[in-house]
Amino acid sequence: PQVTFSDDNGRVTAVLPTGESVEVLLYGATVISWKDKNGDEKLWLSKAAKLDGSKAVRGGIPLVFPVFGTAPDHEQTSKLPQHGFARTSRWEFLGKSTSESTPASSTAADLSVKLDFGLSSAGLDSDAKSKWPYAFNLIYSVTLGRESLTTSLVVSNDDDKPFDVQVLLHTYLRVKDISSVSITGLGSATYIDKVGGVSPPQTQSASELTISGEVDRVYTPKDGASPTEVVPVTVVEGGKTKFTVVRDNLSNVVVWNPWVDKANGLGDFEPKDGYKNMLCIEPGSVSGWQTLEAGDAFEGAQTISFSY
Ligand code: TA6
Repeated sequence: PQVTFSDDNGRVTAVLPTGESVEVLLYGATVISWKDKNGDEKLWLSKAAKLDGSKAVRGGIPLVFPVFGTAPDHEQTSKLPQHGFARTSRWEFLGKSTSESTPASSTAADLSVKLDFGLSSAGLDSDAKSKWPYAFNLIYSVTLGRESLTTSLVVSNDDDKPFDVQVLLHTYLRVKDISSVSITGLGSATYIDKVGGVSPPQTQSASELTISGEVDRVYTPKDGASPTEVVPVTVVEGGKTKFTVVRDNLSNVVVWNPWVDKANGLGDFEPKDGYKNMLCIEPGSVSGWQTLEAGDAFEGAQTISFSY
């Protein structure tokens, strides 16, 4: 079975023989489309999203690096724009690989395709380089499976001195109707509520979170000691689990829905009532900083899976 690729006009697209597809813009290495075998789109993309490289894409999976939001008090990243430069840089396509695992249990081979993208200090535009003058390398891998999408970022410090980073996968999931959605997996997690200014940490008591207004929270789920105890976050719609998001080495989950006022304030957010059809579940390492020593590397990933 063949995976078909196309690499033109700044986009890389891969389609599995069974019809699932993923499309990645070289601008920001932004995943802008992920479809299941029936062609149903899993991600939300604003109708006014700029795809011409003039600004960060409003939707899909923008990459946040080396800073989440803005950090005026953090000397190293204080000059950077909101969410850093990764999502507005031109990445290069490093190549693709397919793997076929035929699990003993089933006859259908589980085919998956991995697309690799790279961004390094050498390829960074001079403005970003002047604001964050460190030697680094990023490898971003997007792996499309039959019922899952994994995106993984490896940050390498190629400098002779340490630097601090934050990393976040700013995923816009598509939902039918936000009023029938609930989010599990965040019960008893602590969170910072950013709506109406930053407040001291709170603890989520309810086992499920529903969205009936602007939500902008940085959660720190109480994962267990070992990575295998990471609590999956699920998006349930109409009583059915629509998405399961598993984090790998990312200790935070940001939950964001702009609701009507903030959506109206975002020029590239269309349609204006599109907040009813999207929910950002953003795995990241953003409370505090990861300090990378010279030669060190940091890897963080998410696997989003769905069921038909
Ligand atoms: O997703 C959390 C958040 O930090 C929100 O506060 C909001 O600013 C959102 O990111 C979008 O940011 P952007 O720079 O893409 O408009």
